[in-house]
Amino acid sequence: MHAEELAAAAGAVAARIEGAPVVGVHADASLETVVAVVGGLMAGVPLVPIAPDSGPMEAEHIKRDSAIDIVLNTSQYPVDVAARRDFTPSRPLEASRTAMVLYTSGTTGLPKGVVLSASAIAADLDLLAEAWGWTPGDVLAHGLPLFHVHGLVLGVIGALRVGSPLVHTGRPDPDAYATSVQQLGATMLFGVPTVWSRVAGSASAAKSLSSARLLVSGSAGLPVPVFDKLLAACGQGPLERYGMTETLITLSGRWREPRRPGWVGRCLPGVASRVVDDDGAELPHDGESVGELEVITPTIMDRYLNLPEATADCFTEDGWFRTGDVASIDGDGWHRIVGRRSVDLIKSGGYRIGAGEVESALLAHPSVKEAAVVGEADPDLGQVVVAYVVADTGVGPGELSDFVAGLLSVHKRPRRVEMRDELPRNAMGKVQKARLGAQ
Ligand code: MLC
Ligand code: AMP
Repeated sequence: MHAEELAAAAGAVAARIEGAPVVGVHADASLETVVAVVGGLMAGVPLVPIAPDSGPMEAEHIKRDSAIDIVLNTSQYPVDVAARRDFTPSRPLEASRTAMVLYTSGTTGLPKGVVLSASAIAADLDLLAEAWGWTPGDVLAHGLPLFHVHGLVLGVIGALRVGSPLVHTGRPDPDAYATSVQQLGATMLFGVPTVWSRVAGSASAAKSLSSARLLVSGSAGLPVPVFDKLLAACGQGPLERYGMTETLITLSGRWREPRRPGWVGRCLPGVASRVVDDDGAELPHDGESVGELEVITPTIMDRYLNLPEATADCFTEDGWFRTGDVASIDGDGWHRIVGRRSVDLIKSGGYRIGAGEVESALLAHPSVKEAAVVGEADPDLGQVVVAYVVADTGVGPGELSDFVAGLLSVHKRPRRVEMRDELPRNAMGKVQKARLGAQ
């Protein structure tokens, strides 16, 4: 679809929803999703993308929490990509307006809505375009989901802001990435580390990417062996960048500068970072000292929706955002992410998954008495969701995994469920997660 056609199709959506306080979008990997999102941005209506496979527990929470009446791209509110309408907003749009509310998992409870302004998104995209030398001459390709920062904000709105054509491959498969370069002229490709690992595992797909200008990796740490394997197979390793739903992308390598595998990059212009110890004291930039990474950035969220206390908790008194990631910074300002402060936030295939949310879903099963969920290292997904469960006899791992997949997004399901007679607990009765795997 050409830009003018997209603007006109989105104009029809914008005319329909203008004035609505908020709209949801059933964000499957389709042109309809793109048209709905652009329509929302044109009308200045906050958008709430909803994962297409989110089960009732998750979807109902999102709709209730963000007070959505309308979900576009559903049978009730279909999006017609063939519609055409000129649209000018009846009032000028303010840069500080809410553009999106993106739901992301915390350590406990249901996902939190991250309120992002149009100005934060625009600022981030402009900084990234500069860092990556991203121009209208590029053709971007990826196959990432359209309900998170990576695939939607960077991968769709980014392409539109820069003016570069976008090829969405449906799913992020190695062969589809190869085709996007070889047949559709993609010059720039986005992927999470699992995608780059799978590409590196296919010699022919990897070789096909050698003519691309830039491969970009993010959403989780890129293992150095994956970088090395791609470098050997196609002559370049991915440029890495780091961010969060709450902060958008804050650290990145620069396209003209040498890559440093294992390091996620330097601050984007206007971003400040520091690592602090448990008492909040700043640690030296020696590349060795590790502490919690904190940032101040023009790309920061406005707040968590309906959660003033959680919002306040993630900022220090002097205004730094606590990322929850453990990192070190070297003398040149490069950052290395070494882990997370909480074991209860899992990154699997680049998806952020809260242990508490999966535990609650398991406990909703009538046979489950106790459940503890952890992320365990995995060569393909980085971490996999593993559940340790105490349950009545007769219920098995497969049924419990499917049960979670039915209540939450499918990617949150435990890939392994271990049945136990009891869970290790401390004197306070709290499950000792570190001892689970050892039993
Ligand atoms: C399997 N399936 C089931 C199922 N088991 N369906 C129902 N019930 C079950 N029990 C189906 C799924 O629906 C899906 O179908 C297929 O099996 C595979 O599902 P999967 O588990 O998702 O596949 P997998 O190979 O594990 O996925 C790997 C992946 C994925 C890399 C493709 O993890 C992914 O897309 N990751 C991207 C995450 C991302 O974009 N994160 C960005 C966050 S923003 P079908 O039909 O769909 O194939 C962020 C900020 C930043 O972090 O820094 O970027
Ligand atoms: P999300 O809210 O899904 O955007 O997840 C944000 C989290 O992803 C961060 O707090 C990090 O833990 C992780 N993350 C994102 N990019 C990187 C990266 N390049 N290296 C390591 N971790 C990353």
